[in-house]
Amino acid sequence: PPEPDDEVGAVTKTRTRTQRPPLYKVLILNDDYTPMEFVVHVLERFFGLTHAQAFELMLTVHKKGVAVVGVFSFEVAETKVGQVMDFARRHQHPLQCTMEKE
Ligand code: TYC
Repeated sequence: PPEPDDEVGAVTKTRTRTQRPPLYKVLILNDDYTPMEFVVHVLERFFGLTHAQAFELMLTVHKKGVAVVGVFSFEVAETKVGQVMDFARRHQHPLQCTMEKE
């Protein structure tokens, strides 16, 4: 588009970088009370992990305190956190799931 200083008829190109949506890590936190099998079930049910993947990730959280379960758009991350928190509360387990910008 012509800018104030452009000569009449001058052509200006504006390079615009493609905007990618920000991504959010979904994290699962260890606690002393949630049964291991429940965490494995949550990881299979809401994150599409196989039983073996879910078991391995659960053990990582159990040993290290926290792990990234997946990386998603804001809306998908928010939905997954809500689903996990609801499911844990309904079963009266203190399991915590949070999200943070990558
Ligand atoms: N630490 C729990 C136990 O010993 C198991 C557990 C694993 C809980 C992962 C939460 O995100 C978690 N029963």
